Amino acid sequence: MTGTALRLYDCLPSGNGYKIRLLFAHLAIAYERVEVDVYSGVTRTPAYLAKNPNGRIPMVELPSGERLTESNAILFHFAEGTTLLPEGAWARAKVLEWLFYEQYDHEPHIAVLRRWAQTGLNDEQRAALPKKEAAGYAALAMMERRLADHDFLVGAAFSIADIALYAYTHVAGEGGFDLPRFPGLVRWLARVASRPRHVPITFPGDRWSTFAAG
Ligand SMILES: N[C@@H](CCC(=O)N[C@@H](CS)C(=O)NCC(=O)O)C(=O)O
Repeated sequence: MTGTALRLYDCLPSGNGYKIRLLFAHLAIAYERVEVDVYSGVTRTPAYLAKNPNGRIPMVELPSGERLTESNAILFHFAEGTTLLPEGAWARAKVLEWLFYEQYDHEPHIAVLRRWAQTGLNDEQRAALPKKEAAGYAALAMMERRLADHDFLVGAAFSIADIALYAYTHVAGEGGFDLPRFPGLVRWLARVASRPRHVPITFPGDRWSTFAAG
C-alpha cells in the first residue's frame, strides 16, 4: 500500500462505512480501504485512538495526513461541488436535515437491531427491544411519508441524503424490520440500487489491507 493515497478506515459490514464506499463509487474517487475489525477492540487501542480519538470507523486519511471522521461529515466534504450536494443554502440545509435525522432517529435503532440480530440478545437488550423496534418503525414511517410521492429525499435529484439513508435502510430486514409495509420506501431502495456505479454493501473496494494495532 502506498503512503500517498486517500485511505478509508472501514469495516465491511458497517453501514456507516458503506456510505463512504458508495459515495466514492458514485464519484469514481480512488482510495485504499483499511479494514478495521471493530469487534476485536482494535479501535480502542492507543494506535487507533492516536488517529481517531473517538475510536470509530469510518475515517478518511488524506495524503496530507489530515483525517476526517463521522460518516455524514465525510459525505458532505467529498460531495462538495458535485451533483450529490445541491447548491443553495436552503437545499443544502434540507440535505443536512436528513443527515442529522439519520444519526439521531434512524441509525441508533435500525443499525443497532441489525447488530443485535447478528450477536444475539443479552437480558438488557431483550428488555430494550420493543422500544427500539417501535423507534425503528417510526423512522421508516417518516421516510415513507416523503417517499410515497417523491423519487428522492431532497428535491428531484439523487443526493448524499439518499446515500446516508440507504446504507442502513436497505439492510433493515436483517434487524427484523418488515420493509414491504413501506411501498414508497421499497420503490426508492430499488431506484437507488439501480443507479449507474452503484455497489453493494459487500463490495470491499479495489485495494484494501487490514489495520493492525502493532
Ligand atoms: N456517528 C458515527 C458512528 C460510527 C460508528 O458507530 N462506527 C462503529 C461501526 S458502525 C464503530 O466504529 N464501532 C467501534 C467502536 O465503537 O469501538 C458515524 O456516523 O461515523
